[in-house]
Amino acid sequence: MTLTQTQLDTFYRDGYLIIPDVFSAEEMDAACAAMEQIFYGKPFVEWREDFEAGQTDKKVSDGFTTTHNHSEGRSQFPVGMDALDRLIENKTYLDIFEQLLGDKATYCNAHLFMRSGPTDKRHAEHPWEGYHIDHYTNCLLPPFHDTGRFDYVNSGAYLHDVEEDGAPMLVIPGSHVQAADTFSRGFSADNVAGGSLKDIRKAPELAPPKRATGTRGSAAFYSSYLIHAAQPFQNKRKQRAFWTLSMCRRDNDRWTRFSNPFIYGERNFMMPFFTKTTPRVRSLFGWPEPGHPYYTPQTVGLIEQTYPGIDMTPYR
Ligand SMILES: O=C(O)CCC(=O)C(=O)O
Ligand SMILES: [Fe+2]
Repeated sequence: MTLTQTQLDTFYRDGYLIIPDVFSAEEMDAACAAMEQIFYGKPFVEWREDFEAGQTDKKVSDGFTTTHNHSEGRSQFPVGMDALDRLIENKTYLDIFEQLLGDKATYCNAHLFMRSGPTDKRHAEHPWEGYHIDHYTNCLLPPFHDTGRFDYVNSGAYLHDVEEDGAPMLVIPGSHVQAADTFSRGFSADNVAGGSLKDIRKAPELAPPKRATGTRGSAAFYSSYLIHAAQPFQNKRKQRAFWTLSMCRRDNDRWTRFSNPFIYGERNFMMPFFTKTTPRVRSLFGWPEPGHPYYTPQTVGLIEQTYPGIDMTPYR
């Protein structure tokens, strides 16, 4: 066992866990150098010098994770550089995943997630905006009231120290168990857009957010139902480089990991199709069959909001 029972209980309670020293300093330095090469074509400090000298012609993607190809390389796994791709082989890391999932793991997606302070725009305008769940990245079935069965686990390896001024993720402890309720209420109050809450102030049941700071070599793990947000850099001379991996339980990977390695480009076609097709065909794509315990009055209601016009009669 890699995690103690106390650590597991903390994950179940808070919906996230940051474990230091999962990766060595040497591994992280090599991974960070490789990642900088992909995003900047050179070390970050050199790119920043150019940028500060007014040479802004070379734009850096501000962590836009759905983009496969950047100017110098590719951000989706595998990127073709061992220092990054072989992080997935770390035994401790895989063991932790399987402990948190409670089953063998199945790969959902992995990518490089770079936020570059000087050009970063990957945060909402106001501090009450931008809170969301990542669940829909891999699974188009809305949150269930209970966790550990239909949610999956996202993680990020910290390639360098992430301090308070370096735009650590803002995570709401315990929100993974509240997500189904909070989003159900949010739909009624017109406070939901996609997987996001429009205004966190209208969800007073949620705890105040915490900053997911961590040291180089840490790995953060969080439930796909955890409500969280990006914040601006306090220090815009910093970057934030994560290697991220999402995995689900192998016993439910048919409905957690749909047929696409990364589904955004397909979504505009798949969702209207799922809305209109039959339960039998939906199950070909991994939807649980009618009568499955996933379908509760709450999830049926959330599906009706997520797929406007769907006939949920067979699932009631
Ligand atoms: O960059 C962050 O701190 C969070 C970003 C995020 O939540 C996302 O891209 O889904
Ligand atoms: Fe997110």
